[in-house]
Amino acid sequence: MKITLVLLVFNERPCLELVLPTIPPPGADAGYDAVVAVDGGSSDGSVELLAAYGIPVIAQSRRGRGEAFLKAFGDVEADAYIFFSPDGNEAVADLPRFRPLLDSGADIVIASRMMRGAVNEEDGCILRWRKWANLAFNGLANLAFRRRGPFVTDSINGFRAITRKAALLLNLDASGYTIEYQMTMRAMQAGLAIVEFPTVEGPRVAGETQARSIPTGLRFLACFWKELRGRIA
Ligand SMILES: Nc1nc2c(ncn2[C@@H]2O[C@H](COP(=O)(O)OP(=O)(O)OP(=O)(O)O)[C@@H](O)[C@H]2O)c(=O)[nH]1
Ligand SMILES: [Mg+2]
Repeated sequence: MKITLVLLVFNERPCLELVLPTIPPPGADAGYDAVVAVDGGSSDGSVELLAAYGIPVIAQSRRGRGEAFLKAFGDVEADAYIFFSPDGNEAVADLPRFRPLLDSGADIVIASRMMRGAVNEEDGCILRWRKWANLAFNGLANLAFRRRGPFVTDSINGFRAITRKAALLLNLDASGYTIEYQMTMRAMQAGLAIVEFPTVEGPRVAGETQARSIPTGLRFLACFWKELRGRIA
């Protein structure tokens, strides 16, 4: 199975400077056979830095994190994709964990920040607004769409892998940050095999989030509602 690691980048130069040197080159130990980046139109030198590392960069025609996923499915030849945001949130040490699970038949593999053994960025805080919101979105998705398999604990996390076959089957079209949520809900409805492993979420290492919490949360609710109506119709 050819697995390609897809770096999702929009104006992340300061993070890339810290994270790129830690990403192992493709190979048997790395757990992937190729690395590419999909770029949302960075203007801060991210593309130049990726090129200096010899990483091919695919330019999106439309901005948006979901558009980056769709671009990868359209333009990157692979049997499966591992999506990785190089901003410090996702544990490079977990990259080799995807291949064995894909090899043993998983359609989607999610690095979960919510299951036993995992750590969420907010776990040290008293008020865990993002975590609580995530738990709510997660409960809704499982309640409404899960047909078989275990409860999915982190339906929205971006650190995940999907086979090309599953990606094409799901006919995804979310253009922004709801892409993973849509993917999980549709995969649940289709009865695909979703497998999770626990991960440790780190803090963003530089720069600023591009996903402000309240508008993004409202988009997740709208996404859930749209999928639910699509199911009932
Ligand atoms: N290719 C691509 N990547 C994007 C786009 N928008 C955001 N990203 C990337 O998606 C990743 C996640 O975005 P963040 O802004 O970190 O969102 P977050 O992880 O919820 O927020 P933090 O807690 O600040 O890390 C980052 O690597 C971004 O560079 C886009 O339009 N295209
Ligand atoms: Mg992030």
